[in-house]
Amino acid sequence: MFSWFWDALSYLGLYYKNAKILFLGLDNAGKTTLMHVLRDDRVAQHIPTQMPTAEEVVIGKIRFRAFDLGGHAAARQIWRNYYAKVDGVVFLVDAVDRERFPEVKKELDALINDEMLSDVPFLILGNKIDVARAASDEELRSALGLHHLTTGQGSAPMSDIRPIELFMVSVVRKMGYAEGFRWLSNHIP
Ligand SMILES: Nc1nc2c(ncn2[C@@H]2O[C@H](COP(=O)(O)OP(=O)(O)O)[C@@H](O)[C@H]2O)c(=O)[nH]1
Ligand SMILES: [Mg+2]
Repeated sequence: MFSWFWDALSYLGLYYKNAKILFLGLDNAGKTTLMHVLRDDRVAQHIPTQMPTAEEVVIGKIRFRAFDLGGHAAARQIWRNYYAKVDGVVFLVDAVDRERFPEVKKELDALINDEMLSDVPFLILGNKIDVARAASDEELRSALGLHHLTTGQGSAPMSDIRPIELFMVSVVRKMGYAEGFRWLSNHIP
């Protein structure tokens, strides 16, 4: 029987790579929803988390672990204790919640400048584009200061630069993130 789960495994060339992937972003960005979609192809309703969480989904050899950023300074660094080495960061943004774009930018800038992640590819997902008032790709790039940072949606390996790119997605509608994960998979050695 066709299952999106198996589709996910195959397009995630990551499957065979023993990869450790961090899902980061402010609370309410859609991390838990994405993890559940990856896990069982079901979009469940989740109560937004009140405190920093460490949720984990393991698919094949890939470990996905999600953390909420923002809020208390102490919470900001909790993810650091989980992996000695991270293979990829998936940073989710609620593209509808413009009021929090400055907070998103602050967290994203801190991650991008974090020594521990200096070689790690960053897949930024602008989520919730199923909502009509969601920011466009262009608006989100401006709000987050991505114009000078992103490296393109191509899959050719990059030697000297850390791959960073934005993909606009709707996790609940299952739009856009397959391309994003394919991109990420291509940039994980
Ligand atoms: N409209 C819309 N809502 C979404 C989408 N993805 C997640 N949500 C909703 O956003 C809220 C927060 O999602 P959640 O996964 O708990 O975010 P987390 O705090 O980052 O783990 C929930 O009410 C989700 O149903 C999406 O693609 N579109
Ligand atoms: Mg969550």
